[in-house]
Amino acid sequence: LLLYHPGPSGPVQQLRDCTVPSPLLVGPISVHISPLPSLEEIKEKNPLVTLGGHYRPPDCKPRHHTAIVVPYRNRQTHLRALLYHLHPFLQRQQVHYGIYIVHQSGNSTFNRAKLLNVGVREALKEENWSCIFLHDVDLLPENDHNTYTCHPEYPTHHSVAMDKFRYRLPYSQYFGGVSAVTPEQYLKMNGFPNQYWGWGGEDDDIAARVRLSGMKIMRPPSSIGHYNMIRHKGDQGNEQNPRRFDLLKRTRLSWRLDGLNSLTYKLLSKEFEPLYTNLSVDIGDDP
Ligand code: BGN
Repeated sequence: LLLYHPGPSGPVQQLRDCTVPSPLLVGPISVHISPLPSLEEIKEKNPLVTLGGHYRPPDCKPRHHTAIVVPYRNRQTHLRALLYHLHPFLQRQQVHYGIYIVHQSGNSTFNRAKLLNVGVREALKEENWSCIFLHDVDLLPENDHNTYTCHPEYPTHHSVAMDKFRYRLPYSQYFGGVSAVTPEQYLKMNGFPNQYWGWGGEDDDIAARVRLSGMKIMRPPSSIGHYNMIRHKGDQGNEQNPRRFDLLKRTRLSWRLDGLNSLTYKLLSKEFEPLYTNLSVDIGDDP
């Protein structure tokens, strides 16, 4: 049913709400793509994606408005595989979405959680997103029934069955990989820690914040939350963080002081690429 109302700027299209579940879902999908298409080719395959990597379903009113935030440095082929995969995946789910790549400039040690804080803040400056996905660049969802939407009350952990962990949770409190929060949930937990430089522990800190702020972790069924991790060697500049054990012991005391309310950074550039918005940021260095 399409109704047309003449508005001040011409006819305004009134769309009916998208149906749940989306009729476009296909279920399990293969993620093994070779050769990997170029950005140009990916763009051609996604003609309805607009500048900055945004999309709205053309023929129904979306129920969800999801920003995908991806912490990033030096992973060009991973990024291409993610974009190739995620754009059609999200379009089949009929969500309104935008993809934000948060690039840590300079050579300081990588800080995933702080980049996520930056991405959330910048994405919310741009649009009134109802859901924010915290997404590693090297994880490809393998089933489109794993919808990229938020639970109204509690944060959701989505990458519950990764091939790397033989399609099981590595431990019950695991919150890494791909997870999602609403802006309200994010505020309630004071965002994410800014002090985890290097690999490890920041996701456990985020999981602890969920609990400490009176919430709990929701998860899709393990048969649906399947992810393929693109293989790679350890990253330079993201060595294991030896301080993560000490930091984690203090989360109970530190979460209200360190997080969204103590976040500082310098936005160096914001570029609207055809398939994503590229935020380049200076987040400082490991003190
Ligand atoms: C855990 C890491 C997580 C990581 C998972 C899966 C730590 C803190 C130790 C107290 N946590 O061990 O950050 O996502 O492994 O690889 O290192």
